[in-house]
Amino acid sequence: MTKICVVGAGNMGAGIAQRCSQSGFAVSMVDIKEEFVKKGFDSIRRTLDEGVKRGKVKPEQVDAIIKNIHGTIDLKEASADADLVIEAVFEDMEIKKKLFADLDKFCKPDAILATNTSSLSVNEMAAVTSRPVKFAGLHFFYPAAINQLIEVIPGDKTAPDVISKLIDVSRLLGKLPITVKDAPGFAVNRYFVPFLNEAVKMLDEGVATMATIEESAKKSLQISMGPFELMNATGVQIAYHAQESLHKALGQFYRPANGLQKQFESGQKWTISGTVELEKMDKVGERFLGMLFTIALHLVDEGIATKEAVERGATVGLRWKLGPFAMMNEIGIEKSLHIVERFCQSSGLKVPGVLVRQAESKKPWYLRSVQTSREGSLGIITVDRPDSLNALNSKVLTDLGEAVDNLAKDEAVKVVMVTGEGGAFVAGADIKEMIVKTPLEARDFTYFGQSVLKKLEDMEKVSIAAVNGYALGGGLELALSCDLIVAADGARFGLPEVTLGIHPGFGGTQRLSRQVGKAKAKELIYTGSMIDAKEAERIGLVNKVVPRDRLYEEVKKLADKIAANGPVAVKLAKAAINRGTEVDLVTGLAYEVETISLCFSTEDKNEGMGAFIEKRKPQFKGK
Ligand code: CO8
Repeated sequence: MTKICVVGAGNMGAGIAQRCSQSGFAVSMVDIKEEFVKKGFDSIRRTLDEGVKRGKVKPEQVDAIIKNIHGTIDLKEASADADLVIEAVFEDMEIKKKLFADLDKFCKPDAILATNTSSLSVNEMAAVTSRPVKFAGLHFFYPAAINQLIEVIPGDKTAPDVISKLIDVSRLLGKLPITVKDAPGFAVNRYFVPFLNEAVKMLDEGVATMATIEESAKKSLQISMGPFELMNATGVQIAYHAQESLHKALGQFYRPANGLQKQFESGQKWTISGTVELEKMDKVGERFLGMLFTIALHLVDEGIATKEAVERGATVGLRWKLGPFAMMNEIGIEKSLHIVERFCQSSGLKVPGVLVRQAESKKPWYLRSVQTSREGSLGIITVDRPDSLNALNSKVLTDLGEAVDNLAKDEAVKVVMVTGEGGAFVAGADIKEMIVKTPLEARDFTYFGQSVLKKLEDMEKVSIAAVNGYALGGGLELALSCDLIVAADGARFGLPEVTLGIHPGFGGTQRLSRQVGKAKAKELIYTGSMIDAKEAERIGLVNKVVPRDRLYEEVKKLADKIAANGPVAVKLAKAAINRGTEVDLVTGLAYEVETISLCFSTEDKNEGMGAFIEKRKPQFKGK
């Protein structure tokens, strides 16, 4: 995927075009009038100049980023050779449908069409095209060039490989994608917009002064801007329209507050007034929490998003300190249930079953830091702690062990890929967790880390580390526990433990020496130096280096090639290599005799050899 066409040069469209260009894609940005395109470019230049002032963008990059965006009012020309089109026009279903019908005609047959809608149905738009399998939602958050959150929304007919491509593109854009079902408001606006509305409802009902409501929201949700200030910053009009569209789709509870409608009609911003009534703060705060928890739980109950996705929506998309599930854990699950029950009683919403069950278990919410998924016969393990460059703490190691167990016993999985969310693979064991450990605790932690990586190494299925960025310390040791390592061209490798006054403990002194030889391992471990992907390939540490934008595609190709072979033969070959290289040659060769003999007891051997003789492709059954 090399060319992206962005339709709409408004705030969102311009931000998306900028981010795409900044990430190295060729971009066309199209709007209906020259003046709109010009405004888009002006806004991009302003944002980039800001970036230069804050040291985030180099001055010499500004012109190059802008030059890489082709502005036009010709939709056909802009979209004809695009691999991906992202629509970011006004939130009007009829306009969008007409646009997608045109794009469907203009674009290459294999181009993917995506909508940046924040509130309209992805399926309804997909239906006007001849390619619903190549249609999805790609919802950016304001400011689109900077905010790292992106909601990836499959329609009912979107092909899984299209979603995986969009997730990959999102990562190339430097985003943290969450996958969300096509449902009103998706995973963030479903509760964020009603949070604004709830503030106005309370004002309408005379529950408290505006200043009290504002302060209670900040205190109870631990956020820096209250709902009225937020509406003033992002637009009362947007809040009203978004609430109205939730109302149409979801019913009475979501009806815009009278005050919100009036304020929208007046075209004015809110004037925050009144004094803070301290005695009312708790009551107001509880109502905000009740609303937030209820809707967040409905999202999980209805299978729209996982709790981890809801958390990321809040902490990354809205930049809240905590997401709703972490807030519930802080308050306590039983108390949260009471808050939700009281809110549901007064609002008419249903008490979410998922919370009732959690309260019965008397346990806090468990939020995973490792995600597991499957694409065909490829199991995917993603270490998902990007704010700490996926550093391995006890929780990540526990989740990693569980992910390996689950994929090892999943019969549909033939090959497992291990990778990291965000810009790093894994930047080592968690130094912040390790610094306070006593020698005995460090010993337990080292054993634990080693046991998880050994489990991965011993898994009968083939594992491939897809190294997308830093693989340092425990991160390199994790990659070394996989059968194969494929690295993105920008990846960096090293065992920098000695720079911290310790030495590698998750197998680095052993596996690196075995992989690249003692001399090179000693050099890397004693100096703590980092090497780049090319050098890692040269010394035999990694199997292959590929451009970052082709990393997952290449790993999937490799996995498919392995998965097409006799599964028992591959499994026994892995055992023969791993066990055989740990013993003397004579014992290793004897082991090989036993494993090859075992292959002759399988149906797969008959099928493989039979297919060769009959000059056809074998169909292995793994038996
Ligand atoms: N542990 C904890 N936090 C980390 C780690 C880590 N290993 N690596 C990065 N982070 C955090 C940073 O602290 C930072 O957090 P915050 O924003 O809160 O300050 C965030 O991730 C982003 O990191 P940086 O701002 O440092 O990002 P840069 O792009 O500037 O730098 C580097 C990236 C070069 C990767 C840098 O982060 C770095 O040097 N990290 C540490 C690498 C390292 O030394 N790894 C080895 C750790 S030791 C180990 O793995 C031992 C294995 C087992 C031993 C068992 C003994 C008990």
